[in-house]
Amino acid sequence: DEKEKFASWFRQAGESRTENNDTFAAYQGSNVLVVQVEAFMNFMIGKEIGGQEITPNFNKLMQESLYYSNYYHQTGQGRTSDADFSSQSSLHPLPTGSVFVRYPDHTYDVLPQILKSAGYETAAFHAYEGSFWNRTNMYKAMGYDRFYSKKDYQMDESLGWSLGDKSFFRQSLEFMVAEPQPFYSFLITLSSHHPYSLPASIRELDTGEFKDTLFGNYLESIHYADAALGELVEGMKRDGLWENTILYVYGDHDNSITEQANYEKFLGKPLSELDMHQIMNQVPLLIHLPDGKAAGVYDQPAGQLDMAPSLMHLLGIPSDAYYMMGNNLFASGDKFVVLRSGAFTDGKLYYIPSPDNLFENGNCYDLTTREKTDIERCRIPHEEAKERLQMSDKLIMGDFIPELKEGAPSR
Ligand code: GP9
Repeated sequence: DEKEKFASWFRQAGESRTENNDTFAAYQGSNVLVVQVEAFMNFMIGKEIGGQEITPNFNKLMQESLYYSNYYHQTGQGRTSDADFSSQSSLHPLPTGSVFVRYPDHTYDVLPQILKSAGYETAAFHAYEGSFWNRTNMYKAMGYDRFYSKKDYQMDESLGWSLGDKSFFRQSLEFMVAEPQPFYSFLITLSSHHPYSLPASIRELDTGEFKDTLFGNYLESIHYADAALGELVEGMKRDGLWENTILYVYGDHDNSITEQANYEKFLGKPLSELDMHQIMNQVPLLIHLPDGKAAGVYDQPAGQLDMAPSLMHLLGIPSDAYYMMGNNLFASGDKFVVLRSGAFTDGKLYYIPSPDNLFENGNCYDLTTREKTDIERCRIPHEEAKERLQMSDKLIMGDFIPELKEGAPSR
């Protein structure tokens, strides 16, 4: 019964992602370069401190890109590895631990594998120990042709945990241009990792009252990561990749700085529970299409689970036969985004669970008034959110995808 229920849920999800509109296959055969930026949050996009933009390069790129202003990270305890897993597999991470560490040998429908089968050269790039988060094993299982880890890079810019992002991007581009095209490249940055301790010589912002605080240092690290991103774009243009590559950039998770007073001081206003929850869970998403079309700010709710089916849509690869749970950003219809905590939004309502996880003790917000509303309005979507999380957990832990595929009619 359960197998049939799963199969029918995924059938419906697949149908709702499928739309043969003018973006479907519009970028067929393009290279895809995804950058997952460490601790890159949404609240400081477009903002300044001491008269300086924190992310000038991202802000500039936004003008010729699609920017999703209500994009959520959907991570749990597996942090960076969860962001990676959810984005590539379009499934939720687990309630405890990391899928990369716990179930690397189970079967998932993941973007690198799918693109490899479509003729893409696939590679992951991260200048840290390959064993961290069990990446070496997991990336093999995910179908990457190559994983460039710390041992493949010249340590010519030492910053924080490892190689600085500027050098990381420069060297990764060198690897990429040597690859056959089309390629799928997945890059994970590291310089903006906690505790954000950039040497003074690299700090460029005047963070005023935040100087030498964790929050001020975080802004400095993001400013550096943004400068590195600017150099990556320049490098792509120089190397002739800009006009045949989809660039997809997003943040992996929050910065672990939870004191509300920092955000109130930075934004210059008091923040509600809803504001604070959104700040801690929203990361930016930017998509630059090879022809620069469709640029603008998109405020539909979206999340990391949406990456694989959305990129597949642009490349003309239908995602309906795959066991994916995310939305297609390029299909019409309502969007529902579920966070690992059980929080969710459909763009109209926003639910924040309570620490005891009792539905009635959570808060249901109306996003139009941004005030609390009758908890009952959140009950049906809460049931749906709970079901999705449970279904995803069972699929991952029980390694159900091969079994479901066996019985499925070809779609
Ligand atoms: C290290 C990096 C850190 O390789 O991905 O991961 P995090 O601590 O942010 O999960």
